[in-house]
Amino acid sequence: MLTFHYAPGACSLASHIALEEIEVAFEPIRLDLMAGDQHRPEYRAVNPTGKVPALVTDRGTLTESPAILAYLADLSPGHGLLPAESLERAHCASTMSWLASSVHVAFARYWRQALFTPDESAWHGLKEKALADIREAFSRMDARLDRLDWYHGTYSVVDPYILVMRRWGSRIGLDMSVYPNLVAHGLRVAARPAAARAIAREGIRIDG
Ligand SMILES: N[C@@H](CCC(=O)N[C@@H](CS)C(=O)NCC(=O)O)C(=O)O
Repeated sequence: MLTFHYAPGACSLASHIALEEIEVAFEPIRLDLMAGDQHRPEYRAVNPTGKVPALVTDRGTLTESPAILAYLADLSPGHGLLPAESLERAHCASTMSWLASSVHVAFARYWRQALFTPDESAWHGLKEKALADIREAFSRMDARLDRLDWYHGTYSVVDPYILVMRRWGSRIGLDMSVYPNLVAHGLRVAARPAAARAIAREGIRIDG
């Protein structure tokens, strides 16, 4: 039995949707990040970094969204959540790395400048640059989705990960009408029964 630690609306939503997609039994454990659940000793014992997602398996605990997403896709190859062909699969890994290391981190720079520098005089500049980087990333995603329904041609674990970022765009008040393909993509992901179950469990809206 898998145990899945998540927080509503966090990056863990992508793994949450993937768990529902593969129709595997799992116990969802909800953390309230605002209340500081991630810092409690019980959770630090699960993930010493104090971040979600964390997936506890009978062979140890897996953290980091790209790794969890790839693992879940492999757990049920029949669901086709990652391509079997190695170059196509590497393209998916490339996008997931970009989402984790660049796009997610741009949102962190937008929301939490103190994580990056104690120098408060630098915070405004950091936030402005983060916003520019998020806009650039959204333009790139929107352009790609102009010709594709799913980010890598067929539905994969990359798609719910894109949805997480798109949702955060609404959270920070970006004018999402500038990115119509990204918005339409988010609606397609959210309309899938598996995604709808995860979104309902988290009690969130996809447009903010
Ligand atoms: N690189 C990690 C990032 C995980 C992460 O930053 N999670 C955030 C939520 S989106 C979190 O748990 N934040 C809690 C905190 O920083 O206190 C991943 O991709 O899974």
